[in-house]
Amino acid sequence: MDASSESRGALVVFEGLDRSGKTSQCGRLLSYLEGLGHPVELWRFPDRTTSVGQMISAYLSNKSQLDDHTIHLLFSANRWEKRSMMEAKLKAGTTLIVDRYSYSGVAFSSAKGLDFEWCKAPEAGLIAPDLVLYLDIPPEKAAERGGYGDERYEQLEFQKKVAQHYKLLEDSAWKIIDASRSLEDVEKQVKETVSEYVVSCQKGKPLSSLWS
Ligand code: NYM
Repeated sequence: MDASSESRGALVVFEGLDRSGKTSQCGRLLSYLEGLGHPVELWRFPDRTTSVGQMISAYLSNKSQLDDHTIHLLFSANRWEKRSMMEAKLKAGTTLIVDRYSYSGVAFSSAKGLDFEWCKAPEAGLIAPDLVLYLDIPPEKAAERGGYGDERYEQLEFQKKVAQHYKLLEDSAWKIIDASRSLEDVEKQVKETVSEYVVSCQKGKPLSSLWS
C-alpha cells in the first residue's frame, strides 16, 4: 500500500458570516462523530491561544490598531503555525472539524478593500479541506440572532460585503447549507454530508494543498 492510499482523518471546515451558527454546528458534529467512535478534534481559527493569536485577539477586541495588510498576514500566520500539527493529526487518522479557515481570511480582508488575489497568496500551500460547509444566511437574518458582540467586523453593512466575497471563493469542496433553518434541520444535513467525506478519507483520499 503506498502512502497516498492510507486511511486518514478528514479536514472539515465550517465557514459563514458571524452569527451563522458555525460554532453550535461544530459542537454538535463533534459529539456526533465522537459518538460513532471516530477520532475527532474541534479546532478554530483564529486560534487565540498562541502568541500570534493573542495579537489577533487584541486587534479584534479593539485593544490594538494594525494596518489591514498586517492583520491579514497575522491571520494567515496563525494557520501556518498549526499546519504541521494539522498534517500529523490527519495522517494519524484524526478527523478535524475547523471553525473558520482561509476562506474567512480572504473574505473578511478583501471586504475591507484589499486585493482579492493578494489576500489568497499567503494561504497557498496550506492543507486543502476535504469539505467546506458554508452556512448560508442572509446578513439581515444573522444580525437578528441575538445581535452582534463588540468585536470588529460585527456590523451589518460590513457583513453584507463579506457575504459577497465569500461567494467568489466557492469551489468543488464546498457544500452550501441553508442556515436560516432550525438548528436541528441544519444539523441533520451537516451529519449526512459529513459522513460521506469521512468514509472517502478512510479509503485513502490523498491530502492536497490549497490554491497552489
Ligand atoms: N476573521 C477570522 C478574519 O478576519 N480572518 C481570518 O482569517 C479568520 C479566521 O475574525 N469576525 C474574522 C472573522 C470573525 C473574527 O472569528 C473572529 P470568531 O469565529 O468570531 O472567533
